[in-house]
Formats: sequence, structure tokens, C-alpha cells
Amino acid sequence: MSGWINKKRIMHIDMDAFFASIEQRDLPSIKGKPVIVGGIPGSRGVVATCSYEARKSGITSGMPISEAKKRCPKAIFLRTYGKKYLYTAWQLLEIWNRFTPLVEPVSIDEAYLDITGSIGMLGNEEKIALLIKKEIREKLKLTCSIGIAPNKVFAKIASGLQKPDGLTIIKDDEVDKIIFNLPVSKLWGIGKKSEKVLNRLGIKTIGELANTPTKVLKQWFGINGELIQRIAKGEEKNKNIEIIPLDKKEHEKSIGNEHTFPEDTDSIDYIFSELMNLSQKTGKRLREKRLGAKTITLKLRYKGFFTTTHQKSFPNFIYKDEEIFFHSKALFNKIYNKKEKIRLIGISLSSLLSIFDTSGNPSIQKELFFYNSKTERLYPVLDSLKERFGEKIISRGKVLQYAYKNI
Ligand code: DCP
Ligand code: CA
Repeated sequence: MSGWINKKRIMHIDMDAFFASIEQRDLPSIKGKPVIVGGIPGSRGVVATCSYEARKSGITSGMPISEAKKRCPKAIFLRTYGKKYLYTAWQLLEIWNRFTPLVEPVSIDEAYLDITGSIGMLGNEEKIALLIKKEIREKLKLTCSIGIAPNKVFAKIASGLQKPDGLTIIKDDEVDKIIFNLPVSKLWGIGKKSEKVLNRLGIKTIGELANTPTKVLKQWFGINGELIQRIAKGEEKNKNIEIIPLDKKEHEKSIGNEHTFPEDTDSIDYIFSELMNLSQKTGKRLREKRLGAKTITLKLRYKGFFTTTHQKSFPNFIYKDEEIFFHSKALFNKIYNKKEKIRLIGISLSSLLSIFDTSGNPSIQKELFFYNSKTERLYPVLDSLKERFGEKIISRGKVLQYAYKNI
């Protein structure tokens, strides 16, 4: 197999039982005990995660708290504490960024690091992994599992092979022996359904999937057949398989929506209801792309086709529908010439920046606002954290900022 030999060394880091380990760290009396984070019995929540002690009772993420209580009555149940996990995620990013500039966080507790260029400077890859583990253990009192392989797909598989606190290194010439003998279910993107189909075709291992004629896979999976085979080969052709640091992620320059009224209007209620509609549409598109905006522009076209725009910029990023509506309304009030009817109204958001992608937990996803932790970028991060979480996190942020400057 030649597709995966790319001379790159990619590290995947995944924190162990992330939310639960943070809680155990902060409350030593629950260390070594089954801890379930997500809600307390009697609540209708689901398990966000649980400690490895609780996993022995078959508790999994997404399971209703009531079911978890049945399976493990002795467990300690805790509500999620999003801000704390967010802060820890931020501290992790600080650590990772010091080992290579090529860090791509993929969820609240996971990242890919391209360490190819760091190997010469910092020693061999095992040494780098052990240094990262040591730093996380000493500074954050947490453990992680690390996988190192020639590409992202195999590195992610590797980090999962020896959890918790694992380190699995797969050299180029070990891919056949280690990765290709694993079941296809270990592969990113292969769910239970696809696994069943593959098994029925006699394809049980990743190696068998990599070597199946593409034609056969296309027959069963359509265009996805080609994709899953490429993933099985760990090929780098797919752009998604390259490391994309947060500050290099490409996105549009602006996101906007316009509305032409069926009839020209000067009804403020009508105009504002359309403005709300546009705010929701624009906000949704912004959040889908995990972006925040620093500038909003309002466009008005009058009956006689005269068009005017006005914009406002903010020190912090906006991304909520209410924020977009509030600011577009203020712009409207400022520029609307009451003598003429309106033909078209539009909102555009620009100066966009990536909001960090998280675990899929919607409560955190809404709050998590994150990008590359280079020093100059810390200031807007601090501002946005302050706005959302108050002074407390900022005082901790300042400590971190100070620490960062002194590294
Ligand atoms: N999470 C969540 N809801 C889910 C899955 C995860 O809220 N359905 C949160 C809680 C986890 C964190 O995201 O602690 C990271 O998710 P992981 O899948 O990496 O799980 P853990 O880190 O908890 O455990 P593992 O040691 O298996 O990685
Ligand atoms: Ca994890």
C-alpha cells in the first residue's frame, strides 16, 4: 500500500473521560469512583460522559440519566459545568500550540497535531508525546491518550487503542500489521449499518476494505464507496485529512441575506419583522459555519432604487440572532429616511472568524468561542469570554495570559 506513505507524522490527542476527569480532579473525594456527568437522578438529562469506573457498568454517553442510575445506583451524578470544561479546553490548546503551530482542534477535548517539523527540534516523536502528557498531567492534573501515525485517520484510531492514558505509535511499516488488521468499525465514518453491509460482503478488516475493488464498493455505497476506501487507505488526497490550524481555516468574507418586499412599504412593524427574519437566517448560516462576526452592514433600497448601506463594528464577536437583530435595528433607526417607502432590506455580516468546533454538546457549542491562541489573539478571546462569563473567568484568563507571555 503506497497511498498512506506521506512522510508526515500526525499526532491525535484525546483527553480521557474529559468532563468526568475534570470533576474528579476538582473533588478528590470522588476520585476512583464511578462518576456520571450530565444530570442528577430525577432530571431528564442524558449522560455527557462518565468515569472509567462507571463504564464497567455499561454506562455510555447519550444514555438517559434514569437508565444510568438503574445500571449503577452507587454512582455519583453531577451536572455539567460547561464554563469549567471550556476553560480547560483553552488551557489544553495553549499547551498543544507550544509543540507545533499545526494544531487542529476537532472537538472540546481532541486535536490533531502535525509534529513532522517538531521532531528534529524536540527529539523523537515518543519524547514529544511523553512531554505533552507530562505537561497535561502536571499543569492540568489530567490524562490523555495519544496516537501517532502517518495520517489523521490512523492517528485517531491509534489514540483509541490503549485508552486511558495510552500512547500508541504506528510507524509507516507497521500500518499493515496494526491498522489493517483492525475491524472496519474502528474507522471514522463507518457506522453500524455500513459495518453490516461490509461484513456481508466479506469485508471485515480495514485492510480488506482498502484492497476491495472500488467498483464493488461503489455498487453498494454509491460515491461514498470511494470515500470510505480512501479513508481506509488513510489517503491524504481528501482535504479533510490535512491539518488545518484554526487561523488558517478558510471561510467566506461575508454572510448576508436580503429581502425584496412584494410591495414597497413604510410599515415599521412589517420592516422589523422582516429584519428579524433576516437576522435569524443570517445568524443560522453564521453558526452553521461556526463563525462569529465583528461587523454588521445594513442595506436599504428605497422605492426609487436609491440604495444606501451603513455599518457598525464591534470589539467582540456577535453570532446570536438577537444580537444581529438588535444592531441591524439600531442601524435602520439611524439611517431610515421616513419620507420614502422601502423596496429592499438586507443584512450582511463580515470580519468573520472561526468559533471553535466542539463535542456536539449544544449547551457548550453555543458558548464556546475559541480560536488560535497566539498572543495577539488572546485579547479578543478574553473580551468575548468576559462578556459571556463575567469577571471571574477573566481574572483566570489574565493569569493564563501572563503565563503564556512567560513561556
Ligand atoms: N460529550 C457530551 N455528549 C456526548 C459525547 C461527549 O457532552 N454525547 C462531552 C463529554 C465528554 C467530552 O464531550 O467528556 C469528550 O467526548 P469524548 O467522546 O472524547 O469522551 P470522553 O473524553 O468523556 O471519554 P474518552 O476517554 O472515551 O475519550
Ligand atoms: Ca475524550
